[in-house]
Formats: sequence, structure tokens, C-alpha cells
Amino acid sequence: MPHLGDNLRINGDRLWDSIMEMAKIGPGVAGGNNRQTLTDADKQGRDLFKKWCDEAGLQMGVDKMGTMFARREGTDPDALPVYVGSHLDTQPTGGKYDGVLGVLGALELVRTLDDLGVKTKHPIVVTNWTNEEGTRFAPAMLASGVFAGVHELDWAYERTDAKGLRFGDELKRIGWVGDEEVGGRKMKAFFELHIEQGPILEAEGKDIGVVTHGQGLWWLQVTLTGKEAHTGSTPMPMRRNAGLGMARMTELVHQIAMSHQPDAVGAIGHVDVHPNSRNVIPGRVVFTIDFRSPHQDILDAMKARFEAEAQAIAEELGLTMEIEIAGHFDPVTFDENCVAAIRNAAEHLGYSHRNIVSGAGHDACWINKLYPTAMVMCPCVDGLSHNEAEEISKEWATAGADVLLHAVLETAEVVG
Ligand code: HGY
Ligand code: MN
Ligand code: MN
Repeated sequence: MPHLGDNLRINGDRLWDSIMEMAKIGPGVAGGNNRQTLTDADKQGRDLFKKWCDEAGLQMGVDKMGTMFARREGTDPDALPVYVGSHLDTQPTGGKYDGVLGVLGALELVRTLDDLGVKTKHPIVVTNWTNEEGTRFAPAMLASGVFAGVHELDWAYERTDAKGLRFGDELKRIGWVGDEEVGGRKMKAFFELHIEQGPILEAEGKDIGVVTHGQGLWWLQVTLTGKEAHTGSTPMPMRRNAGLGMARMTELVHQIAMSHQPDAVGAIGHVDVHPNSRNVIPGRVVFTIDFRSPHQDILDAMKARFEAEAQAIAEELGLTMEIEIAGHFDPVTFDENCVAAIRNAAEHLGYSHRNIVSGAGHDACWINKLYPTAMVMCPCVDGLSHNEAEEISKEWATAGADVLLHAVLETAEVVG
């Protein structure tokens, strides 16, 4: 029995062209993007997205975190809308597709419905969440976290980047402070299309990842304080070398993650060394540990073991240590009905698929705390992401957006 609308597909060429157009904004140095949140490049990307939304006749709303909500009316204006989107901000050495595929895939969904005159009972709202990456202003998923009530707006406004610039000031500077209270919007459901950012789907030859769960995360920001001194004239026993402490703790992080294979990861990606001079023993280092696991017990055990063993390293080297929580969310189980809508769509459209756990965090992880939420993933080449060489195929993007379209239609209820 053919499923209603199986031949209803998005326009893959138009989606791809839009992704390539967006990729011209905030170019990287190796073919990817550096469109970090609240930079001029982010502003340009937002302006382009708004232009496209205006052309599609969508009603744009913006909240006080700058998140953009572009609404396509349903036949029942009082029906709870189905939200669908992701993020347009990128890592400093980001790819063209991380986040962008989800926002522009949602826009393509609306463009396709307009092309074919398809109406839905529930409104559909295309969404661009501010600062998903958390690279310039920690933590990640900051705006969706405020929306979900995990962070306070004032706390978010006080976050500062490496130059000491405040989030609130930068949002105002680029002219994207909205008037809506954050979190006031009610949703029937939220869907997010995203590249896998891992190797599984490509390796197994699967078109679609049906995301059932998401890993949990701890970002631990560690400050080690020793004593600056001359690298040449200071005897080794007299040194209080914060850099040595960081080196030993880097190895500890790796060993902790390796002790919980295959369901744990750990690394340090952010490091500040002071004074970072070739002939001065580092007196202070600040670094952020990224621990993740789909299992709550493993996630928390990794944090506890680090805190205990790092303290011993610091004491042995004569260092003081402070640990600040720079980001945290528990493992996520997505909504069964929304997950089923995605699986059904892949089935009916004839795309190969498999259940998958998201290794990366996403805005969907926070929205899932409030409303029924699920994600659909497409493969990426060699599983590579957060690298300018990030690559997907037009076919993968099209398949993901087709599944997103049908999952959203099932939830928003086609009329007529
Ligand atoms: O860190 C993450 O998982 C996401 O890419 N912000
Ligand atoms: Mn992302
Ligand atoms: Mn990312």
C-alpha cells in the first residue's frame, strides 16, 4: 500500500545551491567556514537567511537570544506549530554543512510545500538557534539552553569570548536582539536534520540515521597555577610548571576515556598558556576537557576519576587547581513518536536507515526537555566534521531533507 505522497520530494538542487550560497559567507582558509556566532559573518548569514524567509512569505520572529523563528501558517492558527531547524553558526575551522543543512533543509521543506500548494493543519516554524557551537561563547547550545530554562538570559548575556567581549553586547552590535521573551513559544514537536559528524552511516552504506539517543557531555574548564620562572636558570626541582601539569592531565583524560571503550570519548581542545613565552615556565594554564558518553554512569565516573587523580598531579607538582563546569547535559532519549515518524518516512521513501546515537550535542538535546523531539542524520565523508574538509553529497543532503519533510508532514498533518 503506497504511503500518501511517497513521490513528494524536496528540490535537492535548490537545497544544495542554498547551502553553497550560505557557504560563501564567513569563508575559512581551506574551503570550509569560519562564521562564528555574533561576528559580522554571522550577521551576514542571518541577513541572507532572513531574505530567503521573506521571499518564502514566512513571518519572522526573533527572541532576546537572537534565535530566529520563521513561521509558515497552518490552516488552524491556534494549533501548536511544528518547529524544525538547527544552527547557522560554525566552528573557527568549520565545515559548510554542520548546522546549515538543518536550517536550510527546513527552509527547503517550506519551499517545496509552497511549490506544490500543500497545506498543513499545524503551522511550521523554521528555526535558527543562536550559538549552538559554544566555541566563541561557552557553553554550546546556549540559546536553546536558555529557551529550555537550563540557563538564565542574564547569565548568557554575561558570557565573554577570548577578548573579553560580552555575548549581550555582541548580539546588540550585530543588530539581532529580538523582542520576544526566550522560551515563550510552545511547540507540538521539534525536528532537526544534521550531518552525522561520525563514520557509521557512510561505513555501513546507510542513507539515514534515525537518532534515538544523544550522548551526554561534561566540559570541565581547569585552571592550573604554578609560577612563571626562567626556563634556563631555574633548577628543575624548584619549578612549579603548570604546563607540565596540563601535559599529565591530558594523558589522564585520554586514559580515562580509553578505560570505558567503546562508549566514551575524552579530549582537550581548548588551551590557554600564560605567558606563552618561549623562555618562561608557564605560570598558569587554562584548558577545557570534553568528556562524553551515552551512559550516565560512565559520564559521571569519568568526571569523578579526573577530579580525584588530577588533584594528586597538581599537589605533586606544587600547583593549585580550580575546576569550573563550562558545559553539561545528560544523555538524551528522543521522543518515540517523533523517532517513529522519521523511521516511517525513511521506510516509505525507500532510504536505507539505522538507529544511531548522536555523538555530538545539538539544540534538539535541550528542546527535547520541553517538547517531543527527534533528529534525522545523513552521512558525512570519512565521518569528518569540525574540520574545513567536512563533506557530504547532494544525494545524502536530499535524502535527509526528504525524510525531514515527511516526518514533519506526518506531525503537522496535511490538509486536503
Ligand atoms: O560540541 C558539540 O557536540 C556540538 O558540535 N556543538
Ligand atoms: Mn551542529
Ligand atoms: Mn558543530
